[in-house]
Amino acid sequence: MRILPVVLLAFLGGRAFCQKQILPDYQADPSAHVWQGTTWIYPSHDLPNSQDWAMTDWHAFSSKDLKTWKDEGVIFSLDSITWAKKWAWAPDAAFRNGTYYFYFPADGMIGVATAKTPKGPFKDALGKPLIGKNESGTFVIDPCVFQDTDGQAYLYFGQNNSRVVKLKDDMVTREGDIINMDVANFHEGSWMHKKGDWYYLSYCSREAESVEMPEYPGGAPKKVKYNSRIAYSVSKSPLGPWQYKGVIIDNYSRNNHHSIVEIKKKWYLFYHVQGPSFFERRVCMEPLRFRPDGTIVPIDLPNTGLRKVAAVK
Ligand code: FUB
Repeated sequence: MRILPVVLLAFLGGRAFCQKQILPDYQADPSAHVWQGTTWIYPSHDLPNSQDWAMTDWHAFSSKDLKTWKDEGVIFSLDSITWAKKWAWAPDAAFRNGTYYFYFPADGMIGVATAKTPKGPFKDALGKPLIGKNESGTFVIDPCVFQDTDGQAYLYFGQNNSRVVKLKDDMVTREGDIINMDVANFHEGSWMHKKGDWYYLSYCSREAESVEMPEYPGGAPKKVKYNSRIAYSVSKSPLGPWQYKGVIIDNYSRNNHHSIVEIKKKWYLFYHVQGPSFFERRVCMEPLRFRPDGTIVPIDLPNTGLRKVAAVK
């Protein structure tokens, strides 16, 4: 009987919530893709007990049913590159012309590695960054690669300033200038998907509102200047102009990152929540629904469960 109000609320409100951890501790920044009927997640690999964003390698996870996930092991690591020694952060992956591409940030630069299978082994394709420091007016992190229906590939990235650059057919060479995009409330964690003829740029937002939340997960609530949630903007072009559409989900964490993917004709949101500490995050997924006008039905998460995390030391 206790479950009834929850089901009723979800039905009446048209909203879903489950906050179920799907990957083993600790993974974050999940970039999901579907290749040959299998869903792959490329997350950041958080270090247990870490007191910093000091990650050093990446795993991949695969699933055929979205219920059981196989850890495919380390697919790439900082040991495999010569040009950066720290910050193995939020990656993305792509498939084109029989090759898998792994786009990764390292030390505030973005590189690309290639493999013949989705689980690697990946090898640094360039021996140098694809996007270096100080050439784009933004912090060079959080790559997201989107291939449009006309075949053109785009690499989105950045923190606080949103950037995009086209990729050539080889997927490891830039084409043209890095483009600045004007995106409302943009913080980081770009993700691009297309539905119908609309382009959806979703991202971790920085909404200039004073909110009551723990400064650190598990900490006492206090007023903070920015709330970090996943929000989105839409356009009829992958390069904008962007029209802000609002928040998709609040994960009640000071840190956020997600991806949106269609799997067997249903849409899903993959995201993480912080905890048990600031630098230990866990990956979850939720079904995602669109209204007839193309806008996204926001997801209500309860501020409970996984969110109960210990304060950072
Ligand atoms: O995982 C490290 C960083 O935290 C990512 O690059 C950001 O998107 C944020 O999730």
